[in-house]
Amino acid sequence: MSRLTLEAKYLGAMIGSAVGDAIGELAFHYPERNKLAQVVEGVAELRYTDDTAMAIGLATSLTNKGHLDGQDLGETFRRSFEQEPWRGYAAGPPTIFTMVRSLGIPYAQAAQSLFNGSGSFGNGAAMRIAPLGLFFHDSLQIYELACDSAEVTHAHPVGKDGAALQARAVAQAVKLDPQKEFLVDFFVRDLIDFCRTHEIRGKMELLEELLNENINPPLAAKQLGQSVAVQESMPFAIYSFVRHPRSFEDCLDCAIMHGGDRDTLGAMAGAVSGAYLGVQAIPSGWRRKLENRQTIEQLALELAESTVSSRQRAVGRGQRAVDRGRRSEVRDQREEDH
Ligand code: R7I
Ligand code: MG
Repeated sequence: MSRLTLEAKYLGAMIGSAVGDAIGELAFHYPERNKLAQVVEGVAELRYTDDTAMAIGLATSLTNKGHLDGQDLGETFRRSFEQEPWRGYAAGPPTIFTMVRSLGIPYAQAAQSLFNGSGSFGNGAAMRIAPLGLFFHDSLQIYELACDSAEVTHAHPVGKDGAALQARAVAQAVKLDPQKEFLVDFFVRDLIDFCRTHEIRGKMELLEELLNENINPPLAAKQLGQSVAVQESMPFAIYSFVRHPRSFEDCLDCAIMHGGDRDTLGAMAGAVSGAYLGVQAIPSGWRRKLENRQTIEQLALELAESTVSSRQRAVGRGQRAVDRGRRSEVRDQREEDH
């Protein structure tokens, strides 16, 4: 993939997720079915919520460290929350930040203690994961890395599985060429094979059935669910994307305008659609209105730059290994000749 395309796709996922979050939040004020364009027209600025604040945190930690560091990620999230506690966080993450501060325990341990020791299966680990899906889009360890990023706040296996699946969806969308035919069955089957809990797999199999039976979005929304539990919202975000792979606007409209956890449905669907179509598919008027757009764009470009340079390092290592192999073959040959 050309560098330009990679940058356009990274920008698409990061800006797409933030725009989806902000428009979804705004749409809470428009409970009737309105077109998204009308919803956006009424405001001068698109203000994002905790979903994007945490995605910014994950992107910042990944670009600063060059790899996933759970403790640094937790600290980055905590600092961001302390600066802007009004972004609409649910109870879980702030409880964890307080525990880490007052008890001095690691983030993963604090996160595990929530909900009587089972950890959270909220959609908070999935809503923020786009930067990880981008950064590790061609890594074979993306499942484990997604779980490591989730467990800072979401220790429940379903919370982690949902986050890993959302990361996979972003990663696959980055790799696909939007100029070619979108193979919906293939995309969905890959996700079904990827997940590891029966809660998420059951919902993804239901999604496949709903598509095969051409069930309409309002009914699909009811059957898949749209709540803050990740198994109740992430599958409907994926449904919205695969029903409308060619249009960022239609994908978001489907994800947001059927009710439920609108900001997070918008963030998740917008990330996948933007990763697939690239940033130019997001209406320019929406992009212009996005709060803090330059920071988000800068992070997307830094992530793309780090991905390219880590690939070059890997190729360099491979080439050096080949060169070492060649040199030792030549040495062996010389020794045999003498
Ligand atoms: O997952 P989380 O960060 O919340 C994300 C949501 C998004 O909509 C954001 O936009 C923001 O508005 O909040 O926060 P958590 O507190 O970990 O989980 C959210 C909710 O999921 C909890 O308040 C619970 O209602 C529910 N939940 C659980 N309920 C029972 N048992 C999460 N885990 C459990 C559980 O194990
Ligand atoms: Mg939110």
